Amino acid sequence: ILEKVREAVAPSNGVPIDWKPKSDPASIQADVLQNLEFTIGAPSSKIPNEVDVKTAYRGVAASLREHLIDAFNRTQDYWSKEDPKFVYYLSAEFLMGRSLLNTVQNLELTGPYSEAIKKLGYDLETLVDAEQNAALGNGGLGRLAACFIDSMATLDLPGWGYGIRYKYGMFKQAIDAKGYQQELPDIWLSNGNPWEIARPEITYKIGFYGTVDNFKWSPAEQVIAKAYDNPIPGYKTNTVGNLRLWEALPLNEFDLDAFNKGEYDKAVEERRKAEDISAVLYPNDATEYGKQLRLKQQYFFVSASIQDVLARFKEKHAGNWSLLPEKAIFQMNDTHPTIAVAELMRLLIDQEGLDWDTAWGITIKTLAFTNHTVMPEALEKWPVAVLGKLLPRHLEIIDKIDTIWKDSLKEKILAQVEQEKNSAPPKAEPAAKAPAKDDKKAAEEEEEEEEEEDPVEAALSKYGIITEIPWQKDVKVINMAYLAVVGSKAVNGVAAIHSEIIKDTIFKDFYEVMPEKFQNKTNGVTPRRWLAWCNPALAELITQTLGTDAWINETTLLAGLRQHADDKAFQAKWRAVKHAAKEKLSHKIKALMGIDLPTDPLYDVQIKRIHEYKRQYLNILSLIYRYHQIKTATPEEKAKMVPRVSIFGGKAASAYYAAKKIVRLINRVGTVVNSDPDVGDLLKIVFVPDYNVDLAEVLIPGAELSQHISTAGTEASGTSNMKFAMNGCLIIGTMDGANIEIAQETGKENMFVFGMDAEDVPVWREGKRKEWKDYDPRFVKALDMIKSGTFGEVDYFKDLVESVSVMNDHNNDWFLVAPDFTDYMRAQDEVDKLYADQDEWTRRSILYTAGSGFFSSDRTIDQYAKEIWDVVPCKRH
Ligand code: B1N
Repeated sequence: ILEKVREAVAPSNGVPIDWKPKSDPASIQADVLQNLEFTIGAPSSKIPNEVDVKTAYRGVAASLREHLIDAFNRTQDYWSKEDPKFVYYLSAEFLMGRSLLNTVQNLELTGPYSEAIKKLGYDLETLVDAEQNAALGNGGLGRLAACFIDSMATLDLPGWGYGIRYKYGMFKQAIDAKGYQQELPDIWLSNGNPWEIARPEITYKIGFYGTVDNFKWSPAEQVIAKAYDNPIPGYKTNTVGNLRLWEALPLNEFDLDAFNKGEYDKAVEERRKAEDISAVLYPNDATEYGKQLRLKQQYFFVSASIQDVLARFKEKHAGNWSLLPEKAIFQMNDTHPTIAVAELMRLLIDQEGLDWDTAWGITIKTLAFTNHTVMPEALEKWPVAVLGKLLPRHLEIIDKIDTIWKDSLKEKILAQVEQEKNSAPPKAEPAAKAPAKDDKKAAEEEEEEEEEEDPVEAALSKYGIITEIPWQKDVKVINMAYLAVVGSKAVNGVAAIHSEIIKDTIFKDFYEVMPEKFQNKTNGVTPRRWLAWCNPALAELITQTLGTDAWINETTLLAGLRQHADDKAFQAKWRAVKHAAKEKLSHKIKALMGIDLPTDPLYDVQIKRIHEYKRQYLNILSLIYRYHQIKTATPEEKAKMVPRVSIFGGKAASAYYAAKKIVRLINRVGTVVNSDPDVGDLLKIVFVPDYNVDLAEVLIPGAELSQHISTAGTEASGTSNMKFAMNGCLIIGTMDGANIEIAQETGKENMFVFGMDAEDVPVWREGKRKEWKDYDPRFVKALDMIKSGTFGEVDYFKDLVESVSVMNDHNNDWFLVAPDFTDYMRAQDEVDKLYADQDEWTRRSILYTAGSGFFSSDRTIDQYAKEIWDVVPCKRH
């Protein structure tokens, strides 16, 4: 049809119009002007010089959108024609950040666009800064999903992301004058979103509540899911992938009857209730609060996505359901989308009429599951009562999955129990008969014995998807991670150590009965956004040095930098680039906070969600001691000290009190230290408010040291560690998460490694901690300074201090701040020593970038595609 239309509108000379948007600066300039007037509606009298920056940004984005949509449509048409296997990345979060720069760069249009924009009287960088952040994610997990879809497009892999189009993303963080975190709504759509394509024609009905009668579900409530497509451009390819996000809308717009009766609230009640579903991103990183609306969100986007995929499948392969696993795979990003197991079963059985076994056979070939955390509070367990009320049919299905699953294990367990019986020494008979008990007691005891569980049932209960939680008898919960493990073809962790830990701990029993399912896929980050686009000067130096820019797609080529690491002239260039990035960072902080930061000191950065396990507390305690050292130093001692700028950034979940206190402590310490004339430039401590993707793009290139200091065994992977390494930033860290693999790739001797490792930690917790008293005097001093009011608010900080200083309480200092402190200080001393030797520091910095090639998300996605998805590139030429 399109071809016909093109012919019909072809000019009289018979040559069809070229529908491709043009890429020369003059055409782009004309196109931006046209879009400013006719898409954005700016008055022609004001174009171009009098429109404000935000409007100018919208005009440029609208023009770029044409390029994007052109390539997007061609890609999707091609894929539709070729009908390859697709991967669908189901994620409650996609932390995309800004799109303008990434789009021009990935489409390789930066040159002509910069020129055109200049001619219009602006510059690209200013317009880039005018864009709102798309912060539809909390942290690492959401940003990982964003890196993954960038890599999928770049590798020409047929794949879409599926998620929720939240109206309000991650809250904006402000720090008030007293150092408290304040949360403000993130109204990210207020300036429009030029990157999305609304699809009012693509909608699905999503049901909630109601009853089930003879397997037939009659929902009591229904909403509409409406699609929005976000084209995702690959780099150096024609491929443009898709991120489809769902918005929740009411089935019935408006109750006119109620309105006419003057019941205005009631008239719009249905609308409000529906819109609530896609209204707000839950701001809890790695913590879970079990709110019903959250489950509603999860089911909402999972159901819409699966319905969408099945609808397209039916168009091509009506009825041939056994083909589904050859055409589609859903990757479930953590437990948030794991209701997919039950939803796919429901759609196949109730909607498509398949029998249970056939549906199950298809389901377990079509789903795969990634675990991102071992923190118990983040492993979702929905109370049966909650899930059963909202999704009664799904509860039935989960119950049946659970029963069949446990039945399948019975034989194995029986054999095990028999074996144990036979090998166990016979119970010794009591030497003498126990003294006679009164009848009542004896009877009671007998009863208890009768109640004792049969050993097979007891052994089986470990595998239960539906279980009782130990601390709340009689409350049955559904362990969503277990449901995902049972319902998936593959289960993976996100770093080598993490993938081992899950096999030994949270999924131990499952691993023992199906070891073949368990895999590792070490995380990665896109080298486009996180090196090439955010650090253009370093990228340029790398390209010059390697003689090619091929490293942007083939990051293992970065290893070629190793041979230049000792070259003094190259080191000088490398250092100059880093220094310029520090200057840019310093300007940014001046603009945001009004603080003047010197650019010669060591720039030390810890940016990530605020969490006890990430131990920002350890960092600030060591800085408090550093402050004390400066205060008590002689002028000679001072002259020998290595000046440092310590930068923190990160959000605390709104109800996470300990995290919020840590934020406040850092801010209070910063205020005192920065205004103390005795300190001068020896130490500056800043907490950058509202840490997010676009700040990271400035902070990471400017950092020289970054801190990844989680208690060993707690950080599944970490991904900013990879970004810092790519940008030649040294790491101080524990042997945790991906730090271990970064140390392998860049040389452990080049990393400031400290602390107990993952094997020591449980030993410490279970035993040693009880007799330990060796508090480091410097640690005690730092705590004393808080206690004595150096930073004010003694009462407020009291429990924070106690949480790391009372060892006899089992729950105290769970994250080993006190016992790891001494070794942390030793590592920090090494940092200072090395920084005094700038050549050696620079040499190591080069080695970090050189060794970071493994951490490209292109490598990660290639592994997922080959080892889990069976999806192959499908490239349009
Ligand atoms: O996922 C990242 C890892 O690099 C980090 O180590 C890990 O902490 C992070 C519930 C989470 N795990 N779990 C979450 C996020 C939101 C939420 O509501 C849990 N985030 C991680 C990528 O693998």
